Amino acid sequence: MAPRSTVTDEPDTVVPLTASSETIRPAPGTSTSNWVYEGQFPGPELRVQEGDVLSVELTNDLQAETTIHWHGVPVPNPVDGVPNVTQDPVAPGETFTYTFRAEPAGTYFYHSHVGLQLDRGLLGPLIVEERDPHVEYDREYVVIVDDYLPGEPELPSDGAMGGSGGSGGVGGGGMMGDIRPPYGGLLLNGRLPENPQTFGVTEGERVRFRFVNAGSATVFGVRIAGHEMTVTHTDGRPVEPVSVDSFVFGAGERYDAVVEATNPGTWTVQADALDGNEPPARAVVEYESSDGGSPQRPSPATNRLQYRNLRSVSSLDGVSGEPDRTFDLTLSRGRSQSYTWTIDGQAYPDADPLQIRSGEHVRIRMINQSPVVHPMHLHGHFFQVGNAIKDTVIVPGHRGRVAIDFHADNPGRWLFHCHNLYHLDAGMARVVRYVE
Ligand SMILES: [Cu+2]
Repeated sequence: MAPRSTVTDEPDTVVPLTASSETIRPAPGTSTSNWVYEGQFPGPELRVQEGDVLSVELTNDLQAETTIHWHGVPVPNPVDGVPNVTQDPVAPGETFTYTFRAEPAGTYFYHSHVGLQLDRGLLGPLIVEERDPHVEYDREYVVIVDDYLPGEPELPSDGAMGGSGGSGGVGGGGMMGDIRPPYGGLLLNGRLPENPQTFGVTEGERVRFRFVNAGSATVFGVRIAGHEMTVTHTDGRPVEPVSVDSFVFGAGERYDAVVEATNPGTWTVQADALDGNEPPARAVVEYESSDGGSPQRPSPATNRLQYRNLRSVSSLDGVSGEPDRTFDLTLSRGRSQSYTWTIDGQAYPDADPLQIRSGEHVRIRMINQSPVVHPMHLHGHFFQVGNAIKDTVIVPGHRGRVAIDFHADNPGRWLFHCHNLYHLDAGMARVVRYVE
């Protein structure tokens, strides 16, 4: 793909997105004040055709600065939405227009990139439809899984990390070595499990589900009772179809899966927190022919998707052979008593940029010296990991190693960071900077 430049064409689609504080009701009798787009949670679905020019007019009706980031879309740098890196944050009462060409096709989402605002609800799906899909389907549903924080997000206080990696106190959770925010449950399309959405299907249909992990601190495992899932895309990019009974994804990852509706009844779509103990997020798949009844729960996973099962349909240009530049980065907890997460011992923004040159094949090798997973996300570029093309990849805990390769084809200053929002806010980020 050619380098992106600022789009000056007339937009095909113009969408207003006003960020404001509203009361949301994820279940009857449960409400909280959240920060949302267009008064909706999750925010409105933006759906455009591949190659269309999308123009989004952000109006900030919050009492705080904000931005929008187009997670996964390799947009031109000035509209990437990272405060103090690609733009000045948008002040209360101000507006900012993001215009870019929506390509390549895929399942994306948009969210605030300021502080911990993502965990307040400033998120929504962005679907860029293929002109020529590599798989067939008759119907589709977007499935956003998320962790539900009633109240204001905040970093754990200094010293709360403990000295020896004990499990966190706040909110329980059992994520050894980290502190889980005090979540009030897990959401699927903005609903708590006692208030599930129903996905209607007709026997014989092929149903495409677009799963987005919009959580701030949750790794989800997803299953659908009574059905195999044929995974067709990861992070929006098409893969050779692979059939599984479950997959695991970290914050910021997406999977598309096609399900053949060949097993009439009422079935649960379930998303379990692997690092929390809240009741699973869920929805219900209900066949038209079904007489209702309580939905069946999924069986334990026996055929879980692994990264090595993913084979991209297309290849990424500019990353064959040996890299022109390699970074070896250690992901770890900060050494101090304060809640800090570091890349090579540095906590952003007090961190050196990773300097690259246009046209280079860049490799980033990561080793995770902490006990918790880090879903690492690169802005502005897709990368190759194994045989897949992705924009977010889980680096497992306990010395897990992952290498990503990308082609420096989109000049600018780009954030590379952990998509656990609390790790990001506590320093686990670097700027990847193009230099002459
Ligand atoms: Cu992390």
